[in-house]
Amino acid sequence: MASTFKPILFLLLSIYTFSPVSSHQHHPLDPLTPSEFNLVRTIVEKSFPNPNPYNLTFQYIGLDEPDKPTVLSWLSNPASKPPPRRAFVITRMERKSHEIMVDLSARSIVSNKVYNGHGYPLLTSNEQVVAATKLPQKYKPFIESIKKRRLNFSDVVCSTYSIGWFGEVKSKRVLKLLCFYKEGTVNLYLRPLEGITLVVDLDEMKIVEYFDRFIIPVPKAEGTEYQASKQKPPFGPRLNGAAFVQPNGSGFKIDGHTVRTNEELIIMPYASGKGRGRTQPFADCPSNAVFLDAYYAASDGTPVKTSNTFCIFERYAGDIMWRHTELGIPNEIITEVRPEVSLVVRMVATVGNYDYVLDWEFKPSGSIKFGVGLTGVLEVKGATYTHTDQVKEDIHGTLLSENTIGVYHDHFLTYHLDLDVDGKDNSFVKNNLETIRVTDGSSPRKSYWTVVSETAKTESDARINLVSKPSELVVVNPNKKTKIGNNVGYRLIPGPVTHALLSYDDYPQIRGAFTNNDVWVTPYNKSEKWAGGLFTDRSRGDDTLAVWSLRNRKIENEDIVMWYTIGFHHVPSQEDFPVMPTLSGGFELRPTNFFERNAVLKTRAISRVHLPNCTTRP
Ligand SMILES: *[C@@H]1O[C@H](CO)[C@@H](O)[C@H](O)[C@H]1NC(C)=O
Ligand SMILES: *[C@@H]1O[C@H](CO)[C@@H](O)[C@H](O)[C@H]1NC(C)=O
Ligand SMILES: *[C@@H]1O[C@H](CO)[C@@H](O)[C@H](O)[C@H]1NC(C)=O
Ligand SMILES: *[C@@H]1O[C@H](CO)[C@@H](O)[C@H](O)[C@H]1NC(C)=O
Ligand SMILES: *[C@@H]1O[C@H](CO)[C@@H](O)[C@H](O)[C@H]1NC(C)=O
Ligand SMILES: [Cu+2]
Repeated sequence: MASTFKPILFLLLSIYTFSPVSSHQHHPLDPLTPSEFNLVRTIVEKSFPNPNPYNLTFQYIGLDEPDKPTVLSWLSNPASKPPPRRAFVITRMERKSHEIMVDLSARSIVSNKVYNGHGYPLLTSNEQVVAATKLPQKYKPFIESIKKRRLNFSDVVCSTYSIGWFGEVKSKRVLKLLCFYKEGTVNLYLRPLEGITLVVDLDEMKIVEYFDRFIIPVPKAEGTEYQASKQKPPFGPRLNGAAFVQPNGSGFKIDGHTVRTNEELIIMPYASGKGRGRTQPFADCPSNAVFLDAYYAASDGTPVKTSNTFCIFERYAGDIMWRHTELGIPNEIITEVRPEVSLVVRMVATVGNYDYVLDWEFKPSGSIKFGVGLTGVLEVKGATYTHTDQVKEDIHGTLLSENTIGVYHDHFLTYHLDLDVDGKDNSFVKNNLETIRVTDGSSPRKSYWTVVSETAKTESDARINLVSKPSELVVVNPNKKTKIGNNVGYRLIPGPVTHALLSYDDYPQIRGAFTNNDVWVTPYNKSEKWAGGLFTDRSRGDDTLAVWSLRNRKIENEDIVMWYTIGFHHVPSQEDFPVMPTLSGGFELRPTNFFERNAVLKTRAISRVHLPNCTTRP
């Protein structure tokens, strides 16, 4: 392994892979610590008059990642002074969004500018859950509507939904409330109070619009429970206990925010991502997993700990890393097999009714697999229908149960893959697989196929629509070659292809135009980080990947970023009710002429583990 190992640097979403750094040193990409969050809050609050009359709220506080060249130069000499720690802050006050840069070392504000563009910052859980969803409780017209439906007010709960943008010239910072009935179930999303919509102005924190358009039955509670304690017999299927046992301990170590494997192949400081969630030990992750906490800022700027946000574990699922049986040698049979054990970093993000299981799987072969699992509860709308025979119109969904339509919808997850393949300057190569006709009679064959390589010069050459033609997409380092002369590279192995189905001029698609292609490549730019822009709430699509890419910048032999979108068109089915079994997607980045040979050739087989209570069938 050591002879084929090359230092490799990947900056992937929030997971980073690096060449070795000294263990005791703070890594420049370490997330903000609780005391740093507090320091940010103090510095920002102090910069405004006291007592603060503005009702300042913190919509976001996070590390302002140092520029990549700064991180790289520190990595080449980790004993040197680390770059200054900075925080990026978005606040709301007096109906304005501020972007503030705080220098934590100097304890000062570097810049503070009012954001004048379209869209609004991340919503805080305080303004959604604590404030907005409580407003209907005292809103007379809403109380009347519940009475009119003969429902028990104490069983009504409301939930927040962003409102989008449909071409309005002026927009306000508002969100929509939809309400549900939790009588007899905890699966509130399956009991919508159809016909009622409330609009809340977040700056005034009051209801500004109210609609009660029609009354239809609330879908019944029966059959919607998913809690184990509420299920009635017969139960099943039974899951026998299962575990991956490592009698000699695990193969990786966590040191601060750095994970080291005993192969020294993967070393990665991790930082907490956006999104909220926590994992449940022994259910979300196997029993050999290690759990890690994370912090985010509450709306008053104080750090909030989320326990068990990530888990890290080695996975042995009985799969084969490589094998061969040789039958061609007379009087001899050779079989060599190596089992696959990989390192998985997992996070579960709960976004309203859905849960997303996000996996980063690092294989000893050098491959990195990105997985996403969708589960949770469907978004449904109430209806009068109790059988499909009654349906004579397009209901934009599937009748899942009486009075319940699971609506057609999409999920898109865009990955920002800041690949540095053995150095920062890389190129994006399309190895197109092309059919060649044999016309000169040189062979009895009529055709064959071959690879025609094409290096993308500018961004427009790298907008990839995967169905168009078969090609292998490789990020190479044009300045580094293997001993025998191939450019070192990593290849993208896409998952199932899913294109956006809305027309390009439709408002949601304008805002989500980063899904117009499956793959994009842009030059590295620190401020182009989120494919949908920074101020996404009510955005107008003027700060998306699709717009940045229009500049058609040079991407050959540059520091480049590849963007890949995993998409799902979800046509709900009855099995998704009342809680849906995980639907999975993903993609892989696989070394391609990166190593001199199979990097796991010399892996030793794992030995069989005997447990006193284990029995195997004869
Ligand atoms: C600040 O909040 C208080 C209490 O919620 C409210 O009475 C006051 O009007 C708010 N001030 C501004 C400037 O929004
Ligand atoms: C309404 O809910 C409360 C609290 O669960 C309960 O005590 C009451 O009996 C319910 N009333 C009706 C009419 O269901
Ligand atoms: C554990 O380590 C010992 C000593 O290196 C070795 O003999 C043994 O085979 C290992 N056990 C397993 C299950 O790998
Ligand atoms: C980086 O991206 C931002 C946003 O697209 C743009 O305004 C800025 O000019 C870019 N910087 C460079 C050096 O290209
Ligand atoms: C293992 O077997 C022993 C002896 O039969 C028994 O006492 C013990 O409870 C078993 N342990 C487990 C975890 O099943
Ligand atoms: Cu879905």
